[in-house]
Amino acid sequence: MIIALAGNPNSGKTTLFNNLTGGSQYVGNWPGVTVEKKDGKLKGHPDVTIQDLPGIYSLSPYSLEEVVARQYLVNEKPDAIINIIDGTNIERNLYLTTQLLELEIPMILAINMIDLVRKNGDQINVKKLENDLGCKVIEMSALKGENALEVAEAAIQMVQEHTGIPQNPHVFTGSVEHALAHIEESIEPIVGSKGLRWFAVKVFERDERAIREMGLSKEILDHVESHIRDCEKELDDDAESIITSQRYDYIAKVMLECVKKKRARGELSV
Ligand code: BGO
Repeated sequence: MIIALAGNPNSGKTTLFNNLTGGSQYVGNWPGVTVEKKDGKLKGHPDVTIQDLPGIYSLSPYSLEEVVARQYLVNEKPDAIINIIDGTNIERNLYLTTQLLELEIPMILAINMIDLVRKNGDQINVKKLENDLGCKVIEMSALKGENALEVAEAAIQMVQEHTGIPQNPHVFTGSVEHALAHIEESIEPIVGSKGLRWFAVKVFERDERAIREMGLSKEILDHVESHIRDCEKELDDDAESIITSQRYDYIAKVMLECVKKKRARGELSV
């Protein structure tokens, strides 16, 4: 069984990886690129490999690290993903989360640095967050070892019980959903139903690399292009910016519902 660790730089990914794998680590490079690849066996579970992914903010096609991570997730399909996020910086970290959820791979959102969250007096409504995102959420401190193994064990349980596939959260508004539904219908016979939302968003964004790899015909692309253009016209923006800004709007709404900050960012304690 392979469990992939995905998260932003500085989210505590290395700390969690070391905590889960102890001494059993293999370090190399991802094929063809000088990006470090690390994996190791989960302590006490010789049949479970923890695959570390490069620290990334997004699954866009613009950096080597992001391309390596998304190629792995889309093509190799790990059995489960642990998405580690910095609990003191949830808003920024959830941007990657909204993309990972679209892959429809069993996933756990591990809210790290919970020791600091508590120290700051902030509160996270875990149940509400689970409901909003449609995926399991566990609070954790990789540094203190709190709940680290439990996160991995919850991922194993999901794989064994064939559960934990994220239920697509409502990230996009009506006209984008409308275009995505048309795209999904057109591309499903080619890409299949698993991770269909991920592929549809990539087509909507006109992500050339992803479209090339899907091997979509010109007929299909011409057909979906009209829906993308309609949407761009209605929202008066380009497709890629529409997706980005709707992800941020969605995250802002989730933050309002699920996270209570004791102090506003930048405000000093006395
Ligand atoms: C330094 N709680 C707290 N309080 N800190 C944590 C936790 C946690 O649960 N998890 C990780 N950290 P990485 P990426 C550091 O290195 O694992 C800390 O990039 C320092 N270093 O200890 O490296 C962790 O792999 C000097 O902090 O993240 C590390 O994802 C002063 O978060 C940092 C203070 O963790 C990033 C911290 C010389």
